[in-house]
Amino acid sequence: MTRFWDIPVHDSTRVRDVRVAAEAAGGHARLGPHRTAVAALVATEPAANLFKHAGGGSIVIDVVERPGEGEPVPAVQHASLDHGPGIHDVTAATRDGHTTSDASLGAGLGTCRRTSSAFDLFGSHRGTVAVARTDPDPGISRVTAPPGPRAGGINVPLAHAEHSGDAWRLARSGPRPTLMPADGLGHGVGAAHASGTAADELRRSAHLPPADILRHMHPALRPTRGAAVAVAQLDTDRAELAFAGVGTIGAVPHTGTSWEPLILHPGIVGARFPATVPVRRLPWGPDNVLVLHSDGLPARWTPPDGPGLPTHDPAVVAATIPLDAGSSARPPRDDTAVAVLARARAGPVS
Ligand SMILES: [Mn+2]
Repeated sequence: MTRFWDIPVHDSTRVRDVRVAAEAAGGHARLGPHRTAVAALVATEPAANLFKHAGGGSIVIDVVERPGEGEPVPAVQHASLDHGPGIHDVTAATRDGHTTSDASLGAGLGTCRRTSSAFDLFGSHRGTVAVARTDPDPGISRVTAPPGPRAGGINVPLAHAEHSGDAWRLARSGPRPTLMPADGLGHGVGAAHASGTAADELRRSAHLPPADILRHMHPALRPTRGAAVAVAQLDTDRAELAFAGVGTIGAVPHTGTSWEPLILHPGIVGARFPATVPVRRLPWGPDNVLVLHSDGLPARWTPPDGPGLPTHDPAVVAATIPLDAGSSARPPRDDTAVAVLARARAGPVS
């Protein structure tokens, strides 16, 4: 069962907690001692920035799968979230040796970019999101990340819990990537077991069309509490997205000029499976973006927006959504997972 660390960072004492969490996550991901040390470094640098420059924020650490063909490779993902003033010149800030009012800011983020497997950040007037992933192979994932659409996500457990009742997963079958969020009923370990079972079953069924994937999951989830599950499958040859879902999951594609929510069928995979599962098909161009989210996100959330945001790492795009939607006046009511299917990146993969 995937372990999570959601660590509020408002003073220097929590940076040590972030390092300890990153080292533990490195153990879960079997990174080995060297890459675990890298994971700890790329987690602590943004953590230090949170209290030095942003007035505090949080670091969310979990183990995700490196995108690519073949057997999934685990990677430690750190997301740094803050509502601070933002880093105005990101390119300069991540260049090694860049100096700001505090010289350690630029040098630190440059180190993160160079040593991690993937590093990206986005700052706006609403705050800053930085995401780093560290996998076991130094330098490998930058060249093996497949071309075409990319997916990523963030999963924030309710009330800093060690487990999330939500899960998201990307599975590939030939030219068809399938992105799935699942929200186990309730929260805590029982919910995590239900959504984690759905994620495991996705790998066994990613060759099937979306409604059949959900039907395949239903018996596997019977021994669990059950989950709301949505499946979005992209056929890159036909430039078409096929979508099906059962239960309460948010699914909002941006096609053309607007964000238009998709309707899911009521029910619970593993408990009350509907007699029919409608499948929605959408033409899918390289500039389209799909946001999938659990109901931990407030009903009225702001679609990702900002100069160039859709071209960023999909995990960064995903993390901006709970950051923008969240405030102390509106604390989340449940675990919050957001997964994003985004356009292909022009230029080198980072
Ligand atoms: Mn839930």
